[in-house]
Amino acid sequence: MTSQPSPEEATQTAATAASSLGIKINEYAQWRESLIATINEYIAWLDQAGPMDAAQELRLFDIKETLKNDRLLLAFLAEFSRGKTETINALFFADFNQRLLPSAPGRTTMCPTEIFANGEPAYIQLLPIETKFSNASLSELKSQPELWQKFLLDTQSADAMKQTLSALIEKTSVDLATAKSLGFWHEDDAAMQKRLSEKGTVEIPMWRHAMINYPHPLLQKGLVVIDTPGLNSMGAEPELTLNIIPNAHAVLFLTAIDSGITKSDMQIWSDYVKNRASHKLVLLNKIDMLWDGLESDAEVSAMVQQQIEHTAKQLDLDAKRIFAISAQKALLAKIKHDAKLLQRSGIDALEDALANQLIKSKHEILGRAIVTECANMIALSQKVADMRVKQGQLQLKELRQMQNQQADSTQEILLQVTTERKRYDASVLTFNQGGEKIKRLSDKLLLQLSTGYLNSTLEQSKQDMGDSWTTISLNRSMRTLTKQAIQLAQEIKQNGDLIKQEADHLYQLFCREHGFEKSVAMPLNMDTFINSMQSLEKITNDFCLDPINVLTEKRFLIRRFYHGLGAQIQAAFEQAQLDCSLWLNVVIGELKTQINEHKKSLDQRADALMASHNHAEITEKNLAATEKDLAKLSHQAQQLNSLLLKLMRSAKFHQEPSSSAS
Ligand SMILES: Nc1nc2c(ncn2[C@@H]2O[C@H](COP(=O)(O)OP(=O)(O)OP(=O)(O)O)[C@@H](O)[C@H]2O)c(=O)[nH]1
Ligand SMILES: [Mg+2]
Repeated sequence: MTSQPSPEEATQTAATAASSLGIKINEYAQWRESLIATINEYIAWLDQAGPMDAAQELRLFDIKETLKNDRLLLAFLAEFSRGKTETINALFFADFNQRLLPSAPGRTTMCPTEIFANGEPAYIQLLPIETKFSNASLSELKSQPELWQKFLLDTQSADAMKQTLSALIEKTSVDLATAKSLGFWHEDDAAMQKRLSEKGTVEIPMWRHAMINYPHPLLQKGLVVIDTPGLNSMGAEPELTLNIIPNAHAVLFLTAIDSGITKSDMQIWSDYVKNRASHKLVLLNKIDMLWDGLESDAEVSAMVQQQIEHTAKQLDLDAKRIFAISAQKALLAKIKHDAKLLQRSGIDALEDALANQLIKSKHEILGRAIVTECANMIALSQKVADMRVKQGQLQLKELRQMQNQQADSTQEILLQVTTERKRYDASVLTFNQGGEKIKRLSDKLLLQLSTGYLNSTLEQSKQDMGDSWTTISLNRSMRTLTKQAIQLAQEIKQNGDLIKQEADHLYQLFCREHGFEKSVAMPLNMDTFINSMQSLEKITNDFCLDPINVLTEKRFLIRRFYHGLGAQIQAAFEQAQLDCSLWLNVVIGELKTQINEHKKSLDQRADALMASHNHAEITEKNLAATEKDLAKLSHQAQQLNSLLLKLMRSAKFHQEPSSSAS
């Protein structure tokens, strides 16, 4: 019997076991926290600098939520029995001192399994395979808890957990037609053929998808691990190709030393990984099979190296992306605390590369977007703060002139401010007219990306498909959809250019007439939307060209793929709508903020002058108050400089191999 640590102990051991993966994920979590802290400081600054703009407040709140809920997605893909689950056990669950997730010879894992931590008590949730008959995509089904079977996991007992988790390998028997319609019949699978002829049924997975919520420290930091079954048990789940793999921050593809690269390994590599995953690593697993004691260490190393190079050639990949490991020995070494075996297993080098890969890709996406957006906001606040300082200095100058000079020059100063105010009112009129024009163009722009517009486009495509669920009609339909979407993006871009033109005129006007800093509106960029649509078109095209899917009897798969595609197109539209709304908010938002500020200071200057006119005592008082304000404003402006510096430092976050992560 193995002694079982309590969950608290397990958590502590895992946290202190400080693998390089653990260290780097912790560093990444700290980076997110420090970014949130900087944003909070900025919010506090905005708060004390004056009433906060509601839209900006909401946006900052959203950014913080994005950072808090950030996920690092790590997906494992390979033919059955290459050691995916064993590697997951070795990487994340060795603290249980046993093999927690079911891993055994032959087909073991039967459905894609997501492992994460959401703060709730540990559980496994399973989606019955029959849900494949409906058109709902996996993302839609995730929001319908009543369709899932949920079992709590007793984290106090590894044996009980192991027992509950064995649901992952459950199978059920169905007739041939059902197996075919669910995408689980494979003509060339000898075992399936044999069973059908002997028992008249086909064994298929009992569950379509599994979700394991488990409070592991790395999962709590936002890591999500996705285990998958081998090729034939995948059952053509469109969500994998359309969503999970392209969005994974690292995809691990496993090959094994004993099997080499078979036809089906190659099929998974080319269908799911090669051009699908943006960030991938390859593992050459089971190297311990070469440690038979008959060869010297040097000979074993040479054999491993040879196999790595051979694999690199077959997969058309840089050999540096291939890591030779023994998942089984890594798990054993961690359980037995055998440092020598652990080192020999190659898991350390893998953890290091994996951490760098995950964090690099994540930081590129999340860091760049958020840091740029916040930096732009702070830069605008800096402009406003500078305007305030400038106006404060002007006011001080005017009051001093008033204090020192004759009554007629006081009149002159007052006249100057009033004239400035009048000129300003005229410009505001132009601004309001321009603003209305921009509003009309914006409404039109957002309407083009609205759910109504999208639904009618998708409805039209569905009608065009009719009942012909063939790859030819699917391909045609997707091509039409992409063409329409690209056309739409171009129209939106043109609309965006008109808005920018209008906004630039207004920026020029206020720069010319009122000394605002020279500025131009940022152009609208629709590249992300176009790229998403084009990559969906590419995935559809590949799906349609795949000989397995060309057969007419695959119409169920085609229909399911089509519906999965709909969900992804919708996601692309929603993202584009959000991006466009954010752009519209800033395109004249910056100018609006500066105009309001200018108005406020003009009023303030006029009021101070009027009150001080002919009242030496009040002038004295106003002077003292303005001097005090000015000191405060200068201090506020300086605070922003240090905030921006802090933010820019976060942008430079790099996961160089950390010296402590050896
Ligand atoms: N010798 C050796 N055996 C291993 C190693 N890794 C995994 N295995 C064994 O290979 C078999 C398959 O491992 P799994 O982890 O179940 O493989 P999988 O890729 O998850 O397979 P499916 O779940 O069926 O898709 C199990 O018996 C493991 O113990 C290894 O590094 N060395
Ligand atoms: Mg498995």
